[in-house]
Amino acid sequence: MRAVVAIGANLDEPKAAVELAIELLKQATELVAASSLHTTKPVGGPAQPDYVNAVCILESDLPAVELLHLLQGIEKSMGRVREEKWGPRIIDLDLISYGTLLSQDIDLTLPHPFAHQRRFVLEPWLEIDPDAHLLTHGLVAEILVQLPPA
Ligand code: A4P
Ligand code: MG
Repeated sequence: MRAVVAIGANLDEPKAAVELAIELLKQATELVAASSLHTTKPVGGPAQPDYVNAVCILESDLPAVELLHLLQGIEKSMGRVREEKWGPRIIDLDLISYGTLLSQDIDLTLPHPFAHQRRFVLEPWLEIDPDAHLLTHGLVAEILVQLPPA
């Protein structure tokens, strides 16, 4: 199934961190596409440095929970410790969608509950898939038109 993964970082060397996360995803999964790196203003949380964001599309046969664990393993291997909600982080990998799975589980909500509000997810995703759509909210290109400017 096709998975959409959003990557973000805003501590230490965020560009290098996002590039390394993409490389680790490539080694662990079948990477279909990776967006360019986008520098973005922080959304939510405390005052914090700008982010570097990217989105990857990959193919996987793993059960969703195992794919999430794989993403969390990459975070851990890169030195992420659990921090403040929406606070600064060395690396964050979120599963935005996985095939046509719908889930309301707090440990794995699919599609990701905030994806439709976030330019830093939708813009890199649209860059690598002009037909991108969110199961819950429709075409990404149309969602972006409705969002307030960054
Ligand atoms: N979880 C549930 N659903 C999912 C999912 N679809 N993908 C659970 C990933 N995780 C999911 O995540 C907290 C819990 O969410 C996990 O236990 C997991 O089982 P976390 O990564 O440990 O905690 P967090 O990062 O503080 O929360 P979260 O929700 O991932 O933070 P966000 O929402 O990603 O916000 N501004 C810019 N410009 N760019 C950014 O990348 N990122 C954040 C972080 C804030 N502002 C930002 C950016
Ligand atoms: Mg996360």
